[in-house]
This record gives sequence, C-alpha cells and structure tokens, in this order.
Amino acid sequence: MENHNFVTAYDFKLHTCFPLLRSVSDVRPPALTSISEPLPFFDGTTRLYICYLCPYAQRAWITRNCKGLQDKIVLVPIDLRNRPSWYKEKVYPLNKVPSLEHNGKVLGESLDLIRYTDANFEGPSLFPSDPAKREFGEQMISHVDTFTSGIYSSYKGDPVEQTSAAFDYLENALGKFDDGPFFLGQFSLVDIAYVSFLERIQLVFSEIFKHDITTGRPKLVTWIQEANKIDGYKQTKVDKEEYLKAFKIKFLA
Ligand SMILES: N[C@@H](CCC(=O)N[C@@H](CS)C(=O)NCC(=O)O)C(=O)O
Repeated sequence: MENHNFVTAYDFKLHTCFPLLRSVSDVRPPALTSISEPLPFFDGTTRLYICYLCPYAQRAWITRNCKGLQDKIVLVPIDLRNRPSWYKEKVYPLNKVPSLEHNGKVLGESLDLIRYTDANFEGPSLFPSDPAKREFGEQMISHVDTFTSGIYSSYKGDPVEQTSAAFDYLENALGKFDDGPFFLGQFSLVDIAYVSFLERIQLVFSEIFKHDITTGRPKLVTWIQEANKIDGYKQTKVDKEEYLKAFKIKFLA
C-alpha cells in the first residue's frame, strides 16, 4: 500500500500545482483480492475501502476527493467478487463497502460516511449553512433510497413507464433554488447522494432500454453536464462496459 499512498499524495500535489496535468489523477490503484496481504490496520492511517463498481462506495470516494483529502484518506479498492477474508474478519464485519477506518474505528453506510467525512475533516463544506437549504437537503437525502429502489424494481417491469414520476420529482427538485445548477445551488452532499446512481441509471436506460431519461427535463440535463465538470466526481466514474456486464448478469439473467 505504500506505493498507492505515494501515488495518491504525489497526485494530489501534482494536481494542485499543475491542474492541466490530469492523467496521474486518473490512476486507480488495483483492487485487493483474496490473495492480497492484510494491511497494517489501525496504524493511524485513514483508509476508505471501496469497490470500483459500487455506487454507495462512490459516494464516499467523491466526498473525499471534493474535500481535497486525497493525501489524508487512502483509497483501498476491494474486489468484492474475490474479496480478502481479512476484510470481514479485521476491518468491517458487515463485509460491505464503503467503510472508513479512522481514529481506531471503522464506520460504514455511505450516507453516514459522507456526512461524517464532511464534518470531521478539513476542506470545503459540502452542506450549506442556510436553514432552508439544509432542510431541503435533508429531505432529498432521505428520499434517495426510495428513488433508487423504485428505479431498480422497475427493471423487472416497464422501466420507462414506471420511472417517469421519479425523474420528474428530481427535475422539480432541481428548480427549488436558483443560485446554481445543483440541488442546493452549489455542489453538495445531496448531489453526491444521487450522482453515482444516476450515472448508472442513465447508462442502463440509454444502452439497454434505449431511452433518454433527460428528454423533456432540461434541469436534469444541466445537472449532469455540470456534475461532469467536477474533477472530484469525474475521477470516480464507473467503467461503462464493466458496469453493463455486471448489470446484465444481475438484472437480466
Ligand atoms: N447501505 C449500504 C449499502 C452498501 C452495499 O450494499 N454495498 C455493496 C456493494 S455496491 C456491498 O458491499 N455488497 C457486498 C455484499 O453484499 O456482500 C451503504 O449505503 O453503504
């Protein structure tokens, strides 16, 4: 892992000093597998365990990037299909990703982790202080599981017909504040809660169901375009081919 640490810290400095040199930022450490040696857990290093295909883990990864914590939180990708046994035994008994090893403890649950990272680390705040925005933000974050489970369950029925109201809900929500293209104006934890899922949903609708979820939803178009300009998110995007392959096995087999 020293090597990955080095790449991450080096990358951070390089990117900070020379923003045009992006290629190193995109280097992803290889995922650890059942034959990977255990890490020196609880040695004071803060580690974020993820899987590249996982949208929950991606939330925590985006948060870490957007707060500029690339040299403070080491990314540890795990191959969930061939995971190291020490992950469950020594790190996270629930055996899921994401998890965060920090200050001698391991925390899980992506929505808790993005809030925890925002509140307990340096870097720009990802949740506004304005009470109206906070209230709406909480409402949107508590809606995200309903949103995603509605979309995922439509895959077994008529996805285009069954999901139209769910996407309209997002389009309306994007009209709530007018000081930016994101849910709360500026990019925040709310966008982070939705974006990894919408990335996959848009891909599946376009490639499998031949439907553009943004048609007739101009705010959603802008939201996706603007999110794609944010480096901290862009660097985390899922490999399309790999995701579609996994999706077909899981949902269409
Ligand atoms: N509610 C959890 C869900 C995490 C989750 O289900 N992660 C999946 C990968 S996308 C996982 O680790 N699955 C491993 C397993 O179920 O064995 C969160 O928000 O973090």
